[in-house]
Order: sequence, then structure tokens, then C-alpha cells
Amino acid sequence: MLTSTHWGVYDITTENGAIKSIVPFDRDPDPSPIGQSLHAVTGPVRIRHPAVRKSYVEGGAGARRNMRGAEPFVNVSWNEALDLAAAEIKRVTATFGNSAVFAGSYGWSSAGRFHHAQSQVHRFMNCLGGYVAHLGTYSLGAARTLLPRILMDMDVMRSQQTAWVSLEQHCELLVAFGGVPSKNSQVNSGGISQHEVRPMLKRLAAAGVKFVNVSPLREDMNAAPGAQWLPLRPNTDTAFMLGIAHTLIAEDKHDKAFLARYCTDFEPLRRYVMGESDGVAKSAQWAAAICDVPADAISALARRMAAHRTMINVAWALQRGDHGEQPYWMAIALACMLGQIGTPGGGFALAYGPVGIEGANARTFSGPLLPQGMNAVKTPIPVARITDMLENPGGPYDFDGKVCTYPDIRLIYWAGGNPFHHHQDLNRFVQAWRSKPETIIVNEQYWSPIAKFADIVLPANTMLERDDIGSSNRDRHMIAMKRAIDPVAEARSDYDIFSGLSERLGSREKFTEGRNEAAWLRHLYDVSRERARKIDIDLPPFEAFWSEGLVEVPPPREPAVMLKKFREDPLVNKLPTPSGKIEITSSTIASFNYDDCLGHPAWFAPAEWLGSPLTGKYPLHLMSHQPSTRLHSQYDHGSVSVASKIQGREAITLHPADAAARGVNAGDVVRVFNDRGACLAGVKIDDGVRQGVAVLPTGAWFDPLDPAQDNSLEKHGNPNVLTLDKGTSRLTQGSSAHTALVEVELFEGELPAVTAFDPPRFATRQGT
Ligand SMILES: Nc1nc2c(c(=O)[nH]1)N[C@H]1C(S)=C(S)[C@@H](COP(=O)(O)OP(=O)(O)OC[C@H]3O[C@@H](n4cnc5c(=O)[nH]c(N)nc54)[C@H](O)[C@@H]3O)O[C@H]1N2
Ligand SMILES: Nc1nc2c(c(=O)[nH]1)N[C@H]1C(S)=C(S)[C@@H](COP(=O)(O)OP(=O)(O)OC[C@H]3O[C@@H](n4cnc5c(=O)[nH]c(N)nc54)[C@H](O)[C@@H]3O)O[C@H]1N2
Ligand SMILES: [Mo]
Repeated sequence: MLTSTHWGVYDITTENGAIKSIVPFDRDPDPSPIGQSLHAVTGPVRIRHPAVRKSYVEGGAGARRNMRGAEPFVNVSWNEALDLAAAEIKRVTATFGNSAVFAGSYGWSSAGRFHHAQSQVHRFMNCLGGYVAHLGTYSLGAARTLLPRILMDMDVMRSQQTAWVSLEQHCELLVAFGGVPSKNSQVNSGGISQHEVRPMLKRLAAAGVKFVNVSPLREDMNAAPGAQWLPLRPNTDTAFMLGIAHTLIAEDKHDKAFLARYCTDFEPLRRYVMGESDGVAKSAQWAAAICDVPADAISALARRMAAHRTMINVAWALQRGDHGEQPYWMAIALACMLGQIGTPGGGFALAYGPVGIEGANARTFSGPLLPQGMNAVKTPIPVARITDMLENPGGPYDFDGKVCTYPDIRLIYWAGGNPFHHHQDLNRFVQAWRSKPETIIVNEQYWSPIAKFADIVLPANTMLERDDIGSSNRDRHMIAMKRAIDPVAEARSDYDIFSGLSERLGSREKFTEGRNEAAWLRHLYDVSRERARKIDIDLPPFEAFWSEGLVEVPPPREPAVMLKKFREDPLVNKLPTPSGKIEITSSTIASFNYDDCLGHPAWFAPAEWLGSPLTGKYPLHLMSHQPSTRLHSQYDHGSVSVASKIQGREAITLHPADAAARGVNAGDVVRVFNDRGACLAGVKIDDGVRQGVAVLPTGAWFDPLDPAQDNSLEKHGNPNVLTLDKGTSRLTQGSSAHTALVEVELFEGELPAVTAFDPPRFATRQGT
């Protein structure tokens, strides 16, 4: 039986109702090992019964909410749990309105399209009059708001990303900021049936493409043979790119015809680069002092880029840091200066690597999607501003040219995400989580931190326990995901949970439209089949798809070349920007008069970086990038992730000189700390990490030593107790996760046991 996950398709075999083997899809050239972690679905970390925090079940909404995460749970029946949750949703919406419910519920949940938990919770709340939603993503916080102003919608752009096969034929030089990390291309939101990035990089090398990896980590380009490594300081790429721009202008190598025909006013940026507007020339020497890459290497790269068919690749990571708009805007400006946008194999990509689907030679086609309905509440927040929202009800904030107001939240509903994984400055977040909302309801599969820190916990089943359809834009297969095992203990699908709540709240008919799971799958498939027909994709009837187990989507007639049509005729094929052109300067953004984002790309020193005075106290830049052994926090308790831990903790990688200076050796446990918090981690040493950079991937389950205390030592290696919770700028308010300084020291006390994967304590309620 096939199942689809965000990291690949697997064939699940069972024996006597239990999983026997998990075999990678036979059409996948480079499957991800993460699939083996699915054996954990029947493990001890599963939530087996509905449960309510002890004080909550005894004292009602708001009772001892400061004890969230530090109290035992009481197991209750489904009926009692659903009655309690429904009554509380009713009380809060009736008393305070739907704008008192935060159900943005950001998170990747699982891959099937119908049982997509985030869509389910949004649909459920919309049937009740709406909820406070989130805008944007942690992935692309700065980019999603910036890009429509200067180029086009991020997803529209991604749908035309130049195919690898075009690079193989035409590209000569791939300059990759943040590399093309093969650890990341294991994954794709919604699923990925064929992993092609590593094989394609080998084919590019064989075709003669040269690679340059501009990144603090050598490993970011480990799949590209012979890549040159320029290890710059984190968060300094904009300066590096400005140095390249300066060389191009000084040597008259920029494409003035392209700039005039396809872009808005280049002159303000030219004056800024040459130092005519602020007296500081952004020369290669100037850039070298900021990035700590030799000036010669920067100017030599500029000349190579101008002399060859060049693709500039920019990892999403670069915009997940303070002023993350700037490297994206500047990379686009640089590609305009090279004049190769719209040519096969040339221009820019945002980006190859972050997810495995980018560059696939496949058609954009939306498979089944659960309609979420209309949200009547019009006060969404930028996704990464959740702590600010909880701390400042009614408070104003800037966003994309507007002054907005934070809503006053009384109830949080989360399904399919984990803010104890994804949010920054967790100690501050936990305080807000514990002080503000009166009720927190969570649907979860596992006793992950978000479940342990909730009031009402409803056990959700996994994709192996339900039928679904796996499908993702640009993936070549639609997968019939058939239920492989029975639901574990009392777990139910999110759909059944929300149907039960809707029943109690009088919205069942609206929510279910009278359909059960099977009827929904058929309906959603039929709707997507109709959509497909309109773009000449002929899908078989549902029965044939379901019995065959998959459908293959035909490839495009020719490989995509991004902005090809725009290059052919920029007047007929205008961009959806105010000028119809690429906005190297944006009068709209300039008109907002922000001090942290001007009308053209510029260098702003990040709040914390290796050039800031704070390095006196915290000399290492923390790189909390995506983990290679799991998806975010998902399956951190699975075998693949557990095998990578050191003394049970997440591994932190240090440069040999940084380790030696602190007297730590591989395998030691260290305390990683700054003014925001501290965690433990196990040491790995690698000279492929730039000196001054410490790498601690995200995803270790939050595990405070004393959960009843604020700011308690996190003992498992969750980097978000250290990261900075600051919007990237007033324009986009994205996450600045990649901007943080820390110090590392040998941990010498008695080593506390990791309890992240233990279920919580259970109790009986008083009086029973
Ligand atoms: N420091 C730092 N922090 C980061 C990042 C970084 O680079 N550095 N990256 C950020 C990025 S890009 C992202 S996208 C976020 C990711 O953050 P999230 O998407 O919130 O992380 P996940 O671990 O995928 O959380 C998904 C949760 O949903 C649960 N789940 C899975 N399937 C189902 C289901 O069917 N039903 C229900 N009810 N639950 C389900 C899982 O058990 C898990 O707890 O993290 C962000 N945080
Ligand atoms: N295995 C696995 N793959 C994943 C995920 C996962 O959890 N696990 N998560 C997925 C998700 S949700 C997303 S959004 C994407 C994220 O994709 P990205 O945001 O691109 O991923 P990161 O791993 O954060 O960063 C990629 C690399 O960029 C480099 N980097 C970081 N900061 C800088 C910088 O300032 N300058 C330069 N030049 N380089 C820098 C780091 O060395 C890092 O290894 O990954 C996806 N892929
Ligand atoms: Mo992401």
C-alpha cells in the first residue's frame, strides 16, 4: 500500500495488522531514509486518549494557566473532551467574538490533501464565523511580502522556475548563496515522489557546469562535484552582492540595455553602490571587510559571472534573518545587471534546494484541495508575530505599508503545527502562551511539546490510519494513500474530530456537506480532475486511480525558463508590479518611509552578527538550519533522528579552532547560551563549518529541565530558546531565525536525562 509523506512516497507492507516494512517508491531515484522513522506511529509517544490538563478539568477555563506544560493530564472520554472543547469555543465566540480565537495554526501537518490538518481547522472555524488567521510562512516570511511589490507572487514565480534540464544544457556557472543543500531537497510540502536534486547536480557537473557555494557551510553544496566554497559570515550576503555589483559597474560589465528595458530606475541603486548617495563606495574591499571573504575573490567572481551564462541561486535561509528582504532584492537586481533573466540556464532562482521539487521538469497542476471557506475575521497577523500578538492585545504594528492592530486572543486552537518547534525566543513565547489565552485546544498525534503545553488534547491519527490522496504542485504522481493499519488506540482523524465538534456547535451540515471520508476523497478528486481537464491533463476516473494506486501527470512540452515570455516582450507580457517591470527601485516601498527598508536594496547590519559588538560576549553565530534527519520536529522520536543524537541530545557542529578554544571534544555535551536562554547539545567537529559559526539544526523537542520555571535550561538541544524573535523589517515582519549570537561552554554538572520523548504524567481528577 502506498503512502505519501512530505519526504517521499513509500510502500507499506503489514502483517497481522502491524507495519512490517517501509519500502521506498520504486520510481524514486534517490529516496530519503527518513521514511524508516514511520515505524514510530505505534510507539509509546503516541497520544492514545483524549486528555485534559488537571487544573483545567477541575477548575475550568484559565485555571492555573501558568502551569501549562508542568502539570499532569487526566484522560477523559471522547464525549467529555468534545463537549468541553465545544462549550469553550461557544463561550469565547459568544462573549468576545470570533476575533478572540487564534486558529492560524501554522504548520506542515501531514502530506495527504484531505486530511491536511491546517485546512481542516480553518474550514471548521470558518463554518463558525471565522478566526484570527496568519499571513505568510516561516519559510518565506520576507519573500512572500516583498516579491509581489518588485516582481510577482512567490508561488507564481516558483511555478515557472527554470528546469534543471535547461541548466544542464545552457548554464555554465551556478553561484549558490546558501548552496543547494541536499539535506533539504529530501523534502517537499505535500509530497515528492521522485528526488532528483542530487542526481541532477551530478549531471550538471558532467555537462561542465561550475559551482560556487557562498555559504558558511561547505556541506550546503556537497552534492555538486568540485564546488568552490566561499565561506562568508552569516547574514552578510547583501554586502557580498553589493561588492559584485560595484565591480560590474566599475568595469562597465553591467547590461545597461537590459536594465533600461526591463527594470525600473537603476540609477538610485547605481549611485548607492558607487557611494555617490551616501559617500561609501560598496567596493569589493568594502564588502570583504563585512563578509570576511577576500576582496579578490569577490571581484573575480563578478568577472566570471559577467563572462558566463550564470544562474544565481539564493536559499530561502537568506531571507529568514534580520533584513531578509535585502539579499533577495539585491540578488534580483544583480541578475538584472547581468542581463540573463529569461535566457535558458541564466538569471536567478529562489531557489533550487530548499525543497526537492524546485527545478523539476513537471507541470504545475493543483490536485485535490479541501475548500477552507471564507474567513469573516479580518485581523490576520504576520505568522511570526505570535508572541507580540499575545503580549500586546490592541497594540499597533507596521506591516507592508499599513499600521495594523493585534487582536485580543482568549482561545487558541492548533492542529498540525508546533510553535514549540517553529517559533523564536521560546522562553518569551512560553510566558506569553501561559499568561494570555484562557483555553488552548490541540489536535496532535504525539506527546510533542505543543500537546504537553495544551489544556485540551485530542488524539489525531496518522496518514497510515486513514485514506487520503497525496498530491503536490509539480510532483509527477498523485498517490492513492490507503489506510495501512487501524487507528492507534482512540485516535481519530482531524476530520472526525471537527465533525464531532461541529455537531455540538450546530455547524455539522455546513462542515461535512453530508460527506464521509470516502465521499470527500471522490469529490475532491473529481473537482481536481475537472481543473486538470482545462489545462489538457487527462486524469482517469476515481475508481481507476484508486485501484491503480497512483496517477502519473504528463511532463510539459518543453522545460520551463523563468521569465522567458517577459524577456521576449516586456510590454505584452508585463509583470504584475506597478511599473510592469522588475522594480530595482520601488516608489511604493519608498513611500512607506521605513527606516529598515528603503526604496532600493541596501546593506543594513543585522541586529546580531559576527561584526557586532555583542560578539565580545557571544562570539558565535548560531545557524539553526533545517535538520537532515527529520522534517522540523516531526519524527524527532523516530529511529533516523534518534540515531543522530549525541548522548541523547541534538548535535551542535563547531569548527575545530572554536572547539579547541573552549576545550571541548567531539562527543562532549555543551551548554549553548545567550541572554535569551540556554540549551544542552552534543558536540560534532567539522572544518566544513566557517570559524565563528555554530550549527544546531531545528527540531529537537523542547525539553526544559524544570517546566514549572521560566527560562529553565533546555536539555535536549532546541535552538529556538536562543534565537531572536524580531520581524525582518517593518515591511514584511518575517522570521529572523537565522540571526542570533551565542556562546558555548563545556557542560560540567551532572547530566540531566532527556525526557522529551516521555509521555506526560497522568492523574485522576480530584473528587473522582
Ligand atoms: N530556529 C529556526 N526555527 C525555525 C526555522 C529555522 O530555520 N530555524 N524554520 C522555520 C520553518 S521554515 C518552518 S516551515 C517551521 C516549521 O514548523 P512546523 O510546521 O510547525 O513544524 P512541524 O514539526 O512540521 O510540526 C507539525 C506538527 O503537526 C503534527 N502533525 C502531523 N500530522 C498531523 C495530522 O494529520 N494531524 C494533526 N493534528 N497533527 C499532525 C506533528 O506531529 C507536528 O507536531 O519552523 C520554523 N522554525
Ligand atoms: N530534511 C529536511 N529538509 C527540509 C526541511 C526539514 O525540516 N528537513 N524543512 C523544509 C522547509 S519548511 C523549508 S522552509 C526549507 C528551508 O530551506 P532553507 O531556508 O534554504 O534552509 P536552511 O536549512 O535554513 O538553510 C540552508 C542553508 O543556508 C545556509 N545559510 C543560512 N544562513 C545563511 C546566510 O546568511 N547566508 C548564506 N549564504 N547562507 C546561509 C546554511 O548554511 C544552511 O545550511 O527546507 C525544507 N527542507
Ligand atoms: Mo519552512
